[in-house]
This record gives sequence, C-alpha cells and structure tokens, in this order.
Amino acid sequence: MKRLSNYLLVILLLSQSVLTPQAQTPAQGTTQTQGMGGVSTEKAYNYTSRRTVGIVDAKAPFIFEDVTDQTALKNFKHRSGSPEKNYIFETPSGGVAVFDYDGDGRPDIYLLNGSTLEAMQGKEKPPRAALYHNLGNWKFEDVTEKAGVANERWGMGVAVGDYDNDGRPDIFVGNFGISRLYHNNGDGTFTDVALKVGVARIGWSTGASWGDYDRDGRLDLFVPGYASIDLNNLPPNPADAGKVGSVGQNFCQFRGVPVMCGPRGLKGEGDTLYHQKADGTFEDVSVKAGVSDPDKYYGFASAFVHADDDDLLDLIVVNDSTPKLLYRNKGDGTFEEIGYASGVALNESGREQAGMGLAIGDYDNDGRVDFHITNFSDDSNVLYHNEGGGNFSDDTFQTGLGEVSIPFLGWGTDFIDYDNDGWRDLLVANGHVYPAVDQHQWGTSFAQQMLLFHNLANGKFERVGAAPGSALANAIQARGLAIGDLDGDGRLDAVTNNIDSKPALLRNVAKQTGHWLELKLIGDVSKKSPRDATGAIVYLTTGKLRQRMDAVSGASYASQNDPRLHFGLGASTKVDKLEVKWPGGTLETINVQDIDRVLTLTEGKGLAK
Ligand SMILES: [Ca+2]
Ligand SMILES: [Ca+2]
Ligand SMILES: [Ca+2]
Ligand SMILES: [Ca+2]
Repeated sequence: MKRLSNYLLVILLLSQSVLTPQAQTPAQGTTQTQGMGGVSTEKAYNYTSRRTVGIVDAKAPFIFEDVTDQTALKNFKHRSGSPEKNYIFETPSGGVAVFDYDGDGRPDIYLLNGSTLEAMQGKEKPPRAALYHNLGNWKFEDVTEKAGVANERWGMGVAVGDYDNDGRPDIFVGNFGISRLYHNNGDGTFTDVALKVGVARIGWSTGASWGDYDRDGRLDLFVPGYASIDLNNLPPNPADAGKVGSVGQNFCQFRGVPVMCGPRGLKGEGDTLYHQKADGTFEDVSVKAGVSDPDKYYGFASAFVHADDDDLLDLIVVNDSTPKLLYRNKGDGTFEEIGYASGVALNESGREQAGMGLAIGDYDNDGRVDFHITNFSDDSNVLYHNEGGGNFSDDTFQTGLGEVSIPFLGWGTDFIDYDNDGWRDLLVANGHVYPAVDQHQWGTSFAQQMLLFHNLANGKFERVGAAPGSALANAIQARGLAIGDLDGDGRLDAVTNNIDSKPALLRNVAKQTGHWLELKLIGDVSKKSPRDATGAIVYLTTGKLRQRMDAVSGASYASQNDPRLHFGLGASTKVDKLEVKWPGGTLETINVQDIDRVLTLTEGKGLAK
C-alpha cells in the first residue's frame, strides 16, 4: 500500500511538472547568490569604465529634465546612518509617495527620511520626512510641520490607502523601529493612529501594500519584514577591520574588501498581514492567512494584485537574496504560496536573486499583469511575463532588459508610458549599497544613472540613451521611485528619493507624445469596494488595442505611485470602450467622450470632470 501511494505521488509530481511548464523547484544545496551585502564568491573582474555613470548619447531624445533645483525639494536632505554604511540598516532607506493628500487635483510628494544610530539613542536630532504640497507650475511648499508627518524614525517604505473610507488618502510608513499610520484629518493635518488601530508594527518594516483581500469593502494591510537586528549587539563593523583588538572578528567581505554584513547570516524577519475589522481596528492574521513567512525571508517590496484570472486579490512579496513569494488568494481568508509553481520564486537559471523593487503592469497588452523586479549589481533585473492561470515565465533577456541591467544595482522600478503611445515603458532607479565600490575598478559605482526603456510594442524593450544634460545622464544614489503627472500636462513625471542626498524630480518633456486619459476611481463601499478603489482593474480599448491598468497600493521600491490610472492613447482621439472591474466584483462599462484630461469615475454613477 505504501509503495502504491509512493507510486501515485511520483505520477502526480510528474503530471504536475508536465502541466505547469513554468514550475520551479527549490534550489538544491547552497545557491551562491550575491545578495544585498554578505560574502561574494564571484570573481572580481576589472573594468576600464564604471558602466553605470557618464554614459550619454548626443543623439538620444531628451525625455526627462531634472527640475529639482528649481523647487523646494532641493532643500530636502536624506540621511541614513554613516557615510561609510557600516551596517545593513543604513543602506535601504527610503520610499517616496506621489498622491493628492488635500484633494485639490494636484498630486503631492511625500519623502521618507532615514535616521542614525545616534538619533535612535537620543544623542542627536533625528532626520525628518517631508511632505511637499504641489502648488502647480512646479512650485512646491514644504507643509511637513503643519501636516505633522515628519516621522522622525528610520523610514523605509510608504504605502497610501484610504483605510477608513472617508475619501481622504492615509499614509502607512514602514519604519526600522515602530511603524506609523498617518490618518488624514481632511484639514491638511494627519494623526498617527498606528497604536490606536493596531498597526504599530515593531521591527524592520519595508514596502507595505494596502488591499481588500477578503472583499468586505475595508482595506487590509500587508507589511513585509526584512531582518531582525539587535541594536545592542550589532554585527561586526567593517571600519574596525584591521584595527588592534579586532583580530579574529568575522568581518564580512565583498571581493576581499570589508563591508557591512548581511543579509545572509542575519536572522530574517517574518511578514505581517493586518485584517481590518468592522470597527476600524486591525488584527494580525498573518499565520491564519498563511502569509507569515515562517522561513523569515528578507522582505523588501510587496503588492496586492490580481495575479491570476479570478476575482480575488493575490499578493506578491519580493525578498532579498531569498525566493520571491506569490500568494494565491483562496477566497476563504487564506492564501496558498505558489512562488515555485508559478515561476516567480527564482530566475530562469533557478537562482535566488537580491529582489529589491517591483513594477506591476501589463507591458504587452495581453490583458494580464506582468512583474519587473530589480536586483543586485553583477546580476540582471528580471521580467516575469504572466502566461495566465497563475504561470509566469522569465522573459528578461528576450525582451532586452537583461544584459544592460547587469552593472546596475536596482531599486525603484515602474512601468510608465512616458510617450503616451499605449505601450508601457519602464523606468528603473539605481544606486549601490557599498560606498567602497567607488574605490575599485569593478565596473559599477555608488551613484548610478537611471535606466529608461522604450516599449517597442513587439514584446521587446530598447534602452533610451541619456541625452546630455538630461536627468537620465545624472548619477544619483536612488532608492524609492514614484510616478505621477505632477504638472498636469498629460505626461507622466517621476521622483526619486536618494540616499544621503537630495531627491531627483524628473519633469517629462518628451516630444511627440500621444493623447491620454487619466482616471480617478471612487468605489462604492455599499457594494464592498473600498472607496479609493484599490484593487480595481480598468480596461481601455482604442481601436485594436485593449490596455489594462490595476489600482495598486505600494510596490516600486517601498514607494507609492499616484493612485490615479494614466493611459496613453497614442494617435487615437476617442476611447472605444472603458470597462472597470471594481474591487467588490461589479463589472461596469462606461461611455467616455473626453480625452486628454483627468476624469473622476464613481462606481455606479459614471464620469465627472
Ligand atoms: Ca494636492
Ligand atoms: Ca478587508
Ligand atoms: Ca510607450
Ligand atoms: Ca507631466
């Protein structure tokens, strides 16, 4: 009997692998991946150029103008630990959010700040996060003080969601320390209610995401955890390497050079799912729902997203140096982890990668969302094409996104149709974690150029060269990246949060761009849709082209894009069909007459200008 059941098991496993050609299996033995930090066993190649700075093309189109210095954002100074980056928690801050906090129609900018060990010990004033109110015409006003959102903790990730359905977007801030939930009071001020409602997560919280996974009309919150750090028992400090008395300490090395330790060798941290109850407080349901991450992978980015073809919001978690997790929503309050079976746990070579940021979007307009994930230097970023039925294939190299990304260490990434041709392009923000790379000929650098890829509408991307003097020509120490049309001209702009420096504000000045339509969605809570419509899917048809956009909270790297959905229409001057799959499950078709503007679409009530 036992032999028979074993036999059946083998048959089952065999048939499964035939039925799901994308399925991956866990790596056997030790996979030598180069994560964020830790020992690298890779050969130290020498390069004659940095490959990540100073690469310009005089013939390239001028797409983004860096307008930071013309705005108040030039005064924001991000700071995260020592300039030498002796400890891993000094390296991955911080996120940035683009969203309209005051409802005046202009998206505003919220930049997280880092902190220092000294500030955490009360020995110096902590750095402050900043909220910039968009006044129009590239004028921004620092309203942090009035708004009360300075955080003054070690900021990592930001996710926006109107959790209490009052029509005003609220801000979850994942900190290294205690997280915050800034409730939007509607008068330009916020109140941290994290403790009161039960989401004051303690630990190393990173890129969170809001989403109503149980379809009760109330947003729930997922927060990945990175690593467990004891500030009273820190890992070896590379600055002590070689000093008298430090002999015998197990310093971490990158190509023979002492660097900060981690994440390998550090104890990871589990993840947390907070379910919102009817009274507006939250309960930790991580274990019950099956998303607690008992293996304690190093979580960086996450998003609730419709990954398969049913009506239930799934969840993806991007982990550093460990497999990525894809949770299929089973509809009964629990999830099934299908990372390996779906093909997103590893890359096509079966390797774990140092996952950092996550772009979500249907780049090839086949009606399913795809994922682009950023990784460490000396490794490519990865593009997972959604094949349907919960299967993904690693299409990185055949789409043209592989080779070019190898010298770069990527963080924020977003699909952005910068030329409004209806095909979503790709923007990637980069920067290394080891300042020491600037002292060596390793073909990479601490500050790096961003990467922009044009979607060729045939399944391939092409790098858009950096025009001299354009924002793409600048080397920055980027982390978070967020997208939004900051000046309302119909072309998507971008902002990055840069470690230990000022942010970068990228104004889209692309010529020959197409028509566009941007939608602000309002869900009907009585139909079990969250009011901010997080989790909605919009299908827009022009001629033969049917685009899909998902309303996602969080993602990129620890950042938040403007929640309004922006469509490029190309040469089309009319929308043939607009369909909305509301989070509560209703499918609605809306007649659209106008283009080249922002429209507000309310569930069951149609459009308003
Ligand atoms: Ca505003
Ligand atoms: Ca819910
Ligand atoms: Ca495009
Ligand atoms: Ca713009």
